[in-house]
Amino acid sequence: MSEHQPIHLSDYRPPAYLVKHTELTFDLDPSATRVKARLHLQRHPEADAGAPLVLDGEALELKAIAMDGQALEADEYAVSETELTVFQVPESFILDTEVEIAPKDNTALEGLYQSASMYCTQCEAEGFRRITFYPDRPDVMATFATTVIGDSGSEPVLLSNGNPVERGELPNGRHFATWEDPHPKPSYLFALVAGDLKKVEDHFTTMSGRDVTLQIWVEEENLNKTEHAMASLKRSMRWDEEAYGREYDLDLFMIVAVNDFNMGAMENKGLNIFNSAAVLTHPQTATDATFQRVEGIVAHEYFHNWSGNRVTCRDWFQLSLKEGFTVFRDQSFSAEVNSAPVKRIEEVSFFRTAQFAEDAGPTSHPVRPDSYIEIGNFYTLTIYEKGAEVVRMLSNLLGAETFRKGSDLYFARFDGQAVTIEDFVTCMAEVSGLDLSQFMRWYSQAGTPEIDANGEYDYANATYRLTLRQRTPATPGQPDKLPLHIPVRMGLVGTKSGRDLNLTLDGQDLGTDTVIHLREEEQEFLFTDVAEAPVPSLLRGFSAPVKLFFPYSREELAFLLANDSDGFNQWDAGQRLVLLALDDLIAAHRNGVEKVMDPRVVDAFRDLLSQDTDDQAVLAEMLMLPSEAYIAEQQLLVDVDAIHAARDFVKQSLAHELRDEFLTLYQENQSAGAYAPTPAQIGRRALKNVALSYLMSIEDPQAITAAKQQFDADHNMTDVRHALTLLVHSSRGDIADPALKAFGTKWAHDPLVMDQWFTLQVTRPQADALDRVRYLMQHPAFSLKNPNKVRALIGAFAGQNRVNFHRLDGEGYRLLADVVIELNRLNPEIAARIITPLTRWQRFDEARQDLMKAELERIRQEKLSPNLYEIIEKSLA
Ligand code: B3K
Ligand code: ZN
Repeated sequence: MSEHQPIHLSDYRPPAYLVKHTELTFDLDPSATRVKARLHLQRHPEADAGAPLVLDGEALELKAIAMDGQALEADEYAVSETELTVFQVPESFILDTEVEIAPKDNTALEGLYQSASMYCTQCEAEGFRRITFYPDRPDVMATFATTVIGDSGSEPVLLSNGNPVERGELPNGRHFATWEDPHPKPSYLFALVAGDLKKVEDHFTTMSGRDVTLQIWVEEENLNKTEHAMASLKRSMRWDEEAYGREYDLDLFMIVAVNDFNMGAMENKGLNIFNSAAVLTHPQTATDATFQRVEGIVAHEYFHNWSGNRVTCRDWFQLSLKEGFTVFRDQSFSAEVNSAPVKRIEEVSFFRTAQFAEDAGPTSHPVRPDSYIEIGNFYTLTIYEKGAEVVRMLSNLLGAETFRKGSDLYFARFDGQAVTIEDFVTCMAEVSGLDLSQFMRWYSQAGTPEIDANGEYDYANATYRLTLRQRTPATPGQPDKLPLHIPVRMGLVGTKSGRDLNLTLDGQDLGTDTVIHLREEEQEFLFTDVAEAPVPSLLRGFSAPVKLFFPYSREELAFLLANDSDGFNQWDAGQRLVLLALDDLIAAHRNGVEKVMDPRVVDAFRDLLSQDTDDQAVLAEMLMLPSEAYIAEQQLLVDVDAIHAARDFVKQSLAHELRDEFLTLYQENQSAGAYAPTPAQIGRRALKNVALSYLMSIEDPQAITAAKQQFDADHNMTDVRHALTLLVHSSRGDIADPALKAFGTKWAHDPLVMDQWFTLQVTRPQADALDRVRYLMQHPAFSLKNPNKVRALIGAFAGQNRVNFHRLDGEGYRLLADVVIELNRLNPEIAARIITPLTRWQRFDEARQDLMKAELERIRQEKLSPNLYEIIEKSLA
């Protein structure tokens, strides 16, 4: 039997002992930090009187232990690799422990670790057990008082959750600060930061008139990169009051930026810790996409204060309770403060590429998994993004107003508690009177449901018969699936009028846009009084996270692209049209016959380019071709080379045919004046840069000059990075190489810009990309210990440079496996993430399958962390 055993949801039991209050004292030292913990413990009312106290603890050196002031004898307790057991305890008591830990050796970045010279923590999901012995589970909620002792010189700033209550000097150049958090919280929300940090400060007045101090703590050189995050924070705080009635509940809210961080950010109570990449922005160093990402993540972490912190998860199987809901909340916020249709297009196009792939792969799991070996592996697109889509469906089913009633009820009823997904859905059912029992299957069934739709117009009777058939493919451990409750938003677009027709179903007038409910395996919908032959517009706004198939002709798709009143479906029709053309070209490439461009695609694009639009960002999205990854998602057997060639061919054909239009677009969408991350400016830049991409695909001389000028103008990072990427991805090394060098020298001091410099080089399609990866891994700015660097270089290569990663000599796979093996020792969480592309071997031809599996087998020979063990075993099962 393996040492790594799964944990099952069905085995959940309440904790035997609760912690009422936790007092912590940290005496910081890189290799010997002392942590004293005083836990005020109480037996759970339902627990056995004789139950021993079992606390979690990993990599801790126990120095002292006492109960109610009395040191314990060696035979009164036991310490294992993962637990501390005290055999006999009273109903209510105080336990004191003291442990030693070594933050500087903590390369896993879980628990207390050092990032450069500063100390910081990451406790979700199970990092707190690397700090002290504790019931490290979310259903144990305690108030905390934390004293941090550090060096006055190197750690002038000492932070923890809640309110600062005391600080003072100590002998030997040491000082201390004490913090109290009055809100009971699980250990995963604990945070500590210490270092030489500087702050920017602002204020927010809450809806009840309380003043909240807002602080962003950064290294001194980053003080000029905090403005956007601060503005985003204030917008988020206001939005949560207005949209959800949620007010902030402490007098102080802090954000800290750290360079070494496994994820984007962490919602610790009152002290959010952020990956510097997810908080720092400046027009010269961050792109529009980063500005928007920062806004979204700041909002996400802030929103967790209610959806996650005040009401938390009973156990980690319920992770999507806080994550899915909070992603839905941050998506709604971003849609409101930016261009809503563009946000939806971006969300869905990412979702259909990455979450669909996850759900079709070996690690496919439900939004609420039944079991896991390592919870760290479950911070996935399914838990987050599919979880958000499920909440979105609920919100659409109930309507905005009733959904708000449901969320009010949820927050009121469960404030200060650790609850389950049922608790959430029950509130929604109660306020709406809806029966959501079938809907609950969304939480327990993995896999992407597929809908086969067919339609038939009957001229004589003026009826339209829509047939929907659903199935969910088998996923690991779930061979049989039940029908889901799927809301399908739709309209019928008249082919003569180009307008949405009125919808009458069972004698009921439903207007021109409605939601039909698919609950059976197969269901028929007969629309009456349909005045003209329609083209159906189905799954508007991506109303459910499913794949919808309808046998559209290319003419019908071009028609929807031009006429659909739903912006999302308009965009989707364009994508479908291009995908059909790509299918032909992929086949042509495989069969070695000449590729011919479908004129209908050219015409559709010409129409798009000739229209006057006031939403440049939407037009930019419409003009973007599906990514290679999304095209691959559509294929049973992925042929990376054919996909790459076919997509290039479409791009180049469009560039040749519509050269003048693209050139005009490029010229007309220049923005003079100062950079601002406003939706309008972002839209113009996106449109201009899409046009430049097309023109650069044929290396049009005017485009090359324009790209070079755009780079030299050095106006903002969005434009500079885009121009440099296009040059580096072209054959014009004579221009690209000096530009790349100049950029690398100019920004050598800025790790976040260097990340971009790495990424744009290793995503180059040319055959030397892999050599560049190996070369850049030796670059002084690269380090395997820094997750951002690993993602920027290795992650970008394996995830975005498909032709080179999947080289037939297997060198791409070997490189990734080498990195994974090293990371298995350094940072198991990152190792288990970065390996993803290798786990998708089933989709490729036999030669590649063998090569990929061989690398997985090679990794399997190592002494694996639970993280990698779980992923590898599932992948090779
Ligand atoms: N809740 C954190 C997740 C961190 C988990 C890392 N193992 C980030 C977020 O979703 O806001
Ligand atoms: Zn979250």
